[in-house]
Amino acid sequence: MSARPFQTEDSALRPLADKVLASTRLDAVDALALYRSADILAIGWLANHVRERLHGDRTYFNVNRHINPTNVCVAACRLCAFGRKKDAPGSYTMALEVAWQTAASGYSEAVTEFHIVGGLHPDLPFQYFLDLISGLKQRFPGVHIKAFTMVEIAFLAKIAKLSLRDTLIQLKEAGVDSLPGGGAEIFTERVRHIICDHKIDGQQWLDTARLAHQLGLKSNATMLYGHIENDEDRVDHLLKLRALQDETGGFQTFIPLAFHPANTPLQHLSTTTGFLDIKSIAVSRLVLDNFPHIKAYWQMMTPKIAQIAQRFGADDLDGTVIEEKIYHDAGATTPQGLRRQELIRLIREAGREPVERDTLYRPVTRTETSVTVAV
Ligand code: V47
Repeated sequence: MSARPFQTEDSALRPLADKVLASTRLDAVDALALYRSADILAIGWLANHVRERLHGDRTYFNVNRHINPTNVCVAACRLCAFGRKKDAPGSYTMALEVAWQTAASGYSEAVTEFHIVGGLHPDLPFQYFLDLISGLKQRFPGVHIKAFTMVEIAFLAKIAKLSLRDTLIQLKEAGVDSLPGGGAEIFTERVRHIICDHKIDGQQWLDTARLAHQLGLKSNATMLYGHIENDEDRVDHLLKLRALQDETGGFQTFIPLAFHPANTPLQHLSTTTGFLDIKSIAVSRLVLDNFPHIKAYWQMMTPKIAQIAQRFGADDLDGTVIEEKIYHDAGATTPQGLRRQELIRLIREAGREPVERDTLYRPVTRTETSVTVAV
């Protein structure tokens, strides 16, 4: 824990700092004060205090592979550069064999997670997704499958003409082990109406997450920031997630996602600044007192910012990824993947202790072999 005393030039942060030091929950007024303050070092000091209270010097990462089976999507969200209409140039849908080969192409015995998300395809039957998952489980029985956002789950339920509950149960039986945090964006209707009009609304996202948690599936949660939302929208989003977490305890990690405007209908907007990226990590660590982990997703924030974030509240960087499409279609200039040794170097240089984890944050112990060195 830092031996340095708390200092701030912003008097609005003083009462709030007392609360953090006493482990007292912050309220909406506190959260707004954090977003409105420019004293990033003071906010970072507090977030780092909480982060070290929870995790000491540990920073988590994993060896994973992303698979995006299709980019065909009926939704046409303005925030997105990934989705395409069926038959539009650049649209693709993987045959099951191709999806399994894609999994195998970046696979080594070091991989512990497949992260699977895609578009809302109008014609793919529910059985395709069940076969995709059960085929992966058959071929890679030791790999955790983190698949389908709440938005995809709700869409699949519609396609399958099943209840959300039965949809989740069938996916779980096929081999889904947990759910990623995407599709949450910003919950307020005013913003959702503009950036992702065709998706389920914020309440439905939360209801689907609640149901998944009740069925024993852990999930993550995200917030897309840096577009048309304001501070109140961000606070509303965090508090809704915190309230649901009080109820279910099913969230593992919160991931603030910086909006990438290139190639989207919102490309006139500016990209986020490093200041907002760091502040988003720190504020979420302080407000989401019941979330075990805050992830600075390096693909999204760049390895440089994600590394600094490890001293501003984050305790996770995500993983090797191997092949990323969603942000790269939206102009991301980060590499497609990072090698395990490179993640370890980023973490060590930030003065943190790298802990390789599986999706459920159990430490993965391995001796360095040609396999682990190669990933
Ligand atoms: O829901 C889409 C976002 C999300 C853009 O759970 C964009 O471990 C920025 O949720 N600019 C999908 N963001 C990715 C996601 C995720 C990523 C890494 C780890 C985990 C996890 C989850 O990507 C979407 C949306 O919020 N997104 N388009 C864009 N142009």
